[in-house]
Amino acid sequence: MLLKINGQRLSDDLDALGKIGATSEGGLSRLAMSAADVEGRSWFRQRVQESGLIFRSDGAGNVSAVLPSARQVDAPTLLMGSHLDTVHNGGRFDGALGVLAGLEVLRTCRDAGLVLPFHLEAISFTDEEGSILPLMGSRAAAGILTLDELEHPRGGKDALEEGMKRLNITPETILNAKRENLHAYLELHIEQGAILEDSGFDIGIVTSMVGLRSYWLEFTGESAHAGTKPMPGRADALWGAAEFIRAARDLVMRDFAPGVMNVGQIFVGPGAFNIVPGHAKLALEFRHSTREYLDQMDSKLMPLAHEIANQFNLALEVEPVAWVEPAMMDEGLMQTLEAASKQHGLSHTRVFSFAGHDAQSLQTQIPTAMLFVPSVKGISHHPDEFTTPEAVMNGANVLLQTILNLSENHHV
Ligand code: HGY
Ligand code: MN
Ligand code: MN
Repeated sequence: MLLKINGQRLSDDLDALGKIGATSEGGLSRLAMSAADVEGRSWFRQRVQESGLIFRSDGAGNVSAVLPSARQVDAPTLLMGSHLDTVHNGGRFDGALGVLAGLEVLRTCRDAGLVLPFHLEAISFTDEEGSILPLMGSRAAAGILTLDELEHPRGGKDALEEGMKRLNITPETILNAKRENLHAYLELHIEQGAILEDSGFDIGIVTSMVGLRSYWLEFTGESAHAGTKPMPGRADALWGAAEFIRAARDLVMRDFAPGVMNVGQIFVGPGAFNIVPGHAKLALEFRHSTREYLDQMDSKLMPLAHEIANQFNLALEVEPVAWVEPAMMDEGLMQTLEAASKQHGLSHTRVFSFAGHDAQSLQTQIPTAMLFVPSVKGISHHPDEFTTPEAVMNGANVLLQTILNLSENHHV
């Protein structure tokens, strides 16, 4: 008889956490290191302690539940997790599912009185979504976060300062948060796309995930009177920005499919009906499956931005603010996930991920793998993000089974 998680307990946790940071549009805003994020973290701490597990937090603000090995004090740690922070007005499964399913796996193993050769840990990494610094907590835990990244956070230094104060962490504690003695990392996540739903598979085994690069592009022209300044002589920063967005979209769709680009934020000033905009600042991000493709996209998009700036008689400042390498998942762990899915009678298929994840950080140091469960209509980063209770159970049971299979085959 296969051991299974307590589905009701897990769904109650998802419901309770899904109320923290609720927005008026029915979504969640628990932006990293915000007051709502801190509220979510304290809820998590309380749930961990109510569950009789050890609560742990580190110098990067990562928080976790720990079930120590009953067999070996200096056992390696089998890490599971994801992130409790969300995007603006996001959904209640992105990140939360991986953390809370990990917590449920620990409770289930503890309730079953299992004696495991690993410490089990369910972790939430700080700022996976990058509202301040992408993958900050997992990059710190992997020991790959740099001082330069901390000095140039894409969400701004003030936001980082404020966030560090809220979490009572410093650049020193963050840069010293590297974890040792980790055996492997497993992350359960919603697919955030429609491949599994369209193809009817229960479980997605992630083969690799996308790399991404983010830049601030600031076009600067000349503010002027929007009535008296003749149009031919304007140095309108928004004209340049708009032309760049259009041209970049066409370039990427024509030459780099299925790679993607996005401008998710734009700041325009001075900002009035009757002033020609003197500056426009764009948040540009692009993603692809290999470093070569990303290099090629870089080598086309940056000159394009400069060309357009010249064309509209604008200055252009380019500031790189995030650089995440594509990541290959561990073949052995993928096969263990596939075997676990089969044991539970669940169909599975291998998928590529165009979403980034904390697994990308851990993969640089230890064997790492991810499994997806279907997102209804592929909707994510949106209040309508939804995954069925059955799919939640499937994902958590495969995660549990994988932990058990790894424990059985682990001989010290
Ligand atoms: O942006 C992403 O791909 C992830 O949701 N942070
Ligand atoms: Mn996520
Ligand atoms: Mn996300």
